[in-house]
Amino acid sequence: MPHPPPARLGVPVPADGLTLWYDRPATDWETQALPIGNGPLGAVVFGGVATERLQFNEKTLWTGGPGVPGYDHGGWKVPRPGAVAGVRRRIDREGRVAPEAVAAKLGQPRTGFGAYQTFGELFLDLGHAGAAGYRRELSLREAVARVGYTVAGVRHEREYFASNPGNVIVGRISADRGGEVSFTLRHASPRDDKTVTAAGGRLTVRGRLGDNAMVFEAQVQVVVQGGTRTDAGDRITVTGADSAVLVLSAGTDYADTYPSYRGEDPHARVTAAVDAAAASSYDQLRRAHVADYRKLFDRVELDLGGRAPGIPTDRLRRDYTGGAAPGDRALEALFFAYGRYLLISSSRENDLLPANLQGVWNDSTSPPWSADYHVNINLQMNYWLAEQTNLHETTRPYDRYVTSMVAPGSRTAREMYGARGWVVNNETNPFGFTGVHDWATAFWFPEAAAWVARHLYDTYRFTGDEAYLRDTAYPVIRGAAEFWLDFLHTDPRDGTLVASPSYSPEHGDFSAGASMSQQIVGEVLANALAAARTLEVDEALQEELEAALTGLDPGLRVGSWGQLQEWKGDWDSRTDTHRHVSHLYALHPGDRIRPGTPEAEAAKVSLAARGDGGTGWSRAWKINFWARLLDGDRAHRMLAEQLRSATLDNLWDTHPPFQIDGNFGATAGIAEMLVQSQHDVVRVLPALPPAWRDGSVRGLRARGDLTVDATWRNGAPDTVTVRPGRTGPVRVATPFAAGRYRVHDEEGHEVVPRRDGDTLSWDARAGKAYTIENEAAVAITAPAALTLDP
Ligand code: FUC
Repeated sequence: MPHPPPARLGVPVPADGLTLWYDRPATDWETQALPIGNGPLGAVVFGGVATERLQFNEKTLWTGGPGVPGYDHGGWKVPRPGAVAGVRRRIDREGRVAPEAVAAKLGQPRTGFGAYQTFGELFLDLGHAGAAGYRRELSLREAVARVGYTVAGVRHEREYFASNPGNVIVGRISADRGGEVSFTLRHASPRDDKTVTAAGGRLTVRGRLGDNAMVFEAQVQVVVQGGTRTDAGDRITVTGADSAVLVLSAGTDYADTYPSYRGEDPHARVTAAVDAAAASSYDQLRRAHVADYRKLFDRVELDLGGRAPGIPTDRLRRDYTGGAAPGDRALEALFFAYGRYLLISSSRENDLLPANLQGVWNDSTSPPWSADYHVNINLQMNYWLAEQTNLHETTRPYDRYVTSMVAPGSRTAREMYGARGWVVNNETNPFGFTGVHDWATAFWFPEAAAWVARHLYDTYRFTGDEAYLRDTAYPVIRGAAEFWLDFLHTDPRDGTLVASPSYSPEHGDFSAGASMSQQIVGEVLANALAAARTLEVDEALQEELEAALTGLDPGLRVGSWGQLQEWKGDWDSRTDTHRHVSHLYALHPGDRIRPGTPEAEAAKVSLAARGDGGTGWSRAWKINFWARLLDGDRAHRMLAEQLRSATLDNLWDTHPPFQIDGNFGATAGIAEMLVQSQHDVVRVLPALPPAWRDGSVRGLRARGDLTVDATWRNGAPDTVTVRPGRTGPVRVATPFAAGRYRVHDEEGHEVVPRRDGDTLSWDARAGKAYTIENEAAVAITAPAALTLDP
């Protein structure tokens, strides 16, 4: 493995706006260490001087599930005939019932749910001391982490990346003088169910989890140039080398198949991955990684008009005001890019599991909320940005995971709810946990199946791919809708169809027909119907869906103080600041509430009452809400809240503690401020805040298979470019459509669109690029530019 000469790393260089960098090593995993990942594998880099520390993960390493005595997907261990009907009757009688009373009837202690596990840490004992010129950085342009410093006149440099091609994590340790690379590599983990051996420069970590007997294995190959390499029991020592390369891969015998969730032993796979990478040059590995990553990352570029000041990222964040401080725009643009980086790094085509509450990064054996898949908002939020910010490929493990829930979820639907279709409740794991536990305010949420299914329909709306609709999305959506066809209840108050028992996540009493339940159910029935009609299938089901939609309570009510009601009863408190704003589902991620309607005005009243606080993900959601309400200033204020109060030095979102949904939700929120398409019109720069005076965005996606670029100047849209992936009509709404504009294709041929208010429409051809220019803006700003620059 020939190595290139070390690059000039670690030497302070002007920030390029897409680099997180720091002038000292990380000492804290959660707030400081820098994440790299390729989907299945993740690691965080500390950049230590005496000892380097790399904590790593493989996404399927989970305790719990089959193998744990008593694990049964969360379904009731003993049938409870009449239990749901009993709770329903009580709700019909009393209107609202305390969650504890419902949990006592319908909940049960959780058995064998498990938790996502750390794979352990690699330590490189370097023995360096007295480092000068220290720099630690993460380049979002290349998805490469670097560490550099000088000790006794020798520049030491390290570089790490997680490559999706080949499924490896790669590190290079080098120095600017020959023979200066010496270290001892060892593995440590809190697990006592493993062995660590070293042979031929390869460290192998292998074991079986204690509770479910899951087999896990990791291998790290050390390749040296010059010097000596020695295997020493459970560690490997490198002495006097010119440079060294580490190649790590890891796996388990997890499979995403119900009911056993076990597949092949990981040994052969891990060995092959490490062998193949070790046989390639560092340069080849790096090139393959960067090309693969950039294929996704480079599709979108956001410029908010700010230049990154030459200060480390922790200071950039601390100095951030949300106003006009020198680094404010740069941090916002960096944070947007980071959300996309984190999704690419924790969710890829070849992943078995989607990004969890911490993406793929976890240093614990008992992480917060098991680092699981909460489906009363969190998993869904992780994927809000995926299509919008042009990362379609990252949705594959989400689809795969949701599809894998259908088998266990059908059993739960049948046995617990007496219903067709499939269901999942408040949270789930990689082993088909679709039933319930007994945490009173967060155990019952059968609407989750419909909510997770919405994303598949939305993917179809973005791509227009009918084969995907037929083969992947519709089977999931149909089952989620069938569940509700059977489980809806006739409300004795008014004869409408309602969800009951119904619980607005994680808040208030149980009742019938809470707003979020009705909005989600209405949506899944409508999506199933639309899909069945498009695919020309299931005529009898179409009739059932139509009938249910006709009888369904819509879950949209304006209450006594002008608020959008969270429940069917007018019970909302003006002083309630709960983090879940569930009754606004129809505004976002749903699309039933349109700006300018009485419901939208009521949503504003509710949002204002809820306030600008909340957990990281709650603030992120509020960016999206205000963007959908076309209030760019308020959306930006929420973004500022997020950056000031819910973002750590490594720019991870904090709930607290670290939870990645807020990163993803905020990136989606920024995209919503720039392009919206939920109503089949591409609305460009719908919520541009005054703080973003000049800027541009390239490559966002809109429903209808469209890619959108925009530029703006002096707070006004300037140009909009739309690139259709399919031939057909295109509708674009932009404020300047009401004034003077010109539309032309990429060859300069004029297009004459139809105009309806601020909306232009024309018949577009696949593969072309149509640009709308604001002629008024050109006229206004050109003389100003001339006087500024004589
Ligand atoms: C939901 C939220 C909590 C937390 C958890 C993982 O239940 O209400 O705030 O984010 O998921």
